[in-house]
Amino acid sequence: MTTHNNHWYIVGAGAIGCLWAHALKKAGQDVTVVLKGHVQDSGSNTRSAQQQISLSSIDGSNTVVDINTVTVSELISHNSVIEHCIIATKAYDANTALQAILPALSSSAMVLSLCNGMGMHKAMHKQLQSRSKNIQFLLGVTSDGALLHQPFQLSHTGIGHTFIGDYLQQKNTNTLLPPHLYLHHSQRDNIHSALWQKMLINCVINPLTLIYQCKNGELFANKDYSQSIKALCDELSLIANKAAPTITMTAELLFEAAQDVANLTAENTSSMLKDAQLARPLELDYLNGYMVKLAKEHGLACPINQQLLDTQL
Ligand code: KPL
Repeated sequence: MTTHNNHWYIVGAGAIGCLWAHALKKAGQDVTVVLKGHVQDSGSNTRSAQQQISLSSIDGSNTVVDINTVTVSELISHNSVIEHCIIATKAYDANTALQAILPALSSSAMVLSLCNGMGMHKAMHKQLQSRSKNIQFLLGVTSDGALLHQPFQLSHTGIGHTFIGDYLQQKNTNTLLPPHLYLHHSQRDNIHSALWQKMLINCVINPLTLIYQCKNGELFANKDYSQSIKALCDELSLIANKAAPTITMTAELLFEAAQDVANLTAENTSSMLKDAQLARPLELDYLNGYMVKLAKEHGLACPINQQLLDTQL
């Protein structure tokens, strides 16, 4: 059995997973990235492998760190014990990925979800509770920009901030993050309102950049798109205010917040447009699809979001 207090397991080797793996390693932690796949995929004698993560920073410098990788079945067959874990998969993979590593989680583990979107956290919490009532479940909401050029090779395209808070909103949670982590982060008592804010912004930018096939910056720069952005913001804010009254997000505030984020990430291709370009599944069900579900629960009409779901984006 192997267990270390400064050992972080990152599930998901996308841009955000690699960014955190790189930052944690730079901060002196042991890092293992958990990959999809089974022992039989690569032969029964497979062992965890060394891998380099190469990251270009905003200032143009490039740094390479060594991390370990392991497949889920190696993790289980090695009897590894996970104390600290980050789930950085796509929203639609989060529950399956968590289920797969569940047997390896220590009964007092800390699990931080950095997944985009909403609608999967309740099931994640239930999964963790079924393993042990003492597992701490944290949610992170990040505005860091990262672009994966090829596996384990990425650029940190925007310096953002990650808010971290307890799923059950317990105060003074211990994130156990090391002191010298270069990624900006802080604790937030009500992480759900930060999550809502980001999700609503993503509900505007992501599907519309896909429909208009444009970079984030062009969405608000092109006045032809203004009407549809405003109509979407109106509908989203009505649903949000009914489903989560404490959010108090007006359509105007949502428009401005989405515009700010789009301008700050002007050169970015949104993750949804990127997924479509790479023929990967979209996170639509965990963004606009989640809003449609809430609208139905509250008896609200949501023709625009419904249309986004029905259109084969
Ligand atoms: O989070 C994003 C995404 O693409 O998913 C934004 C904020 C829109 C930046 O691209």
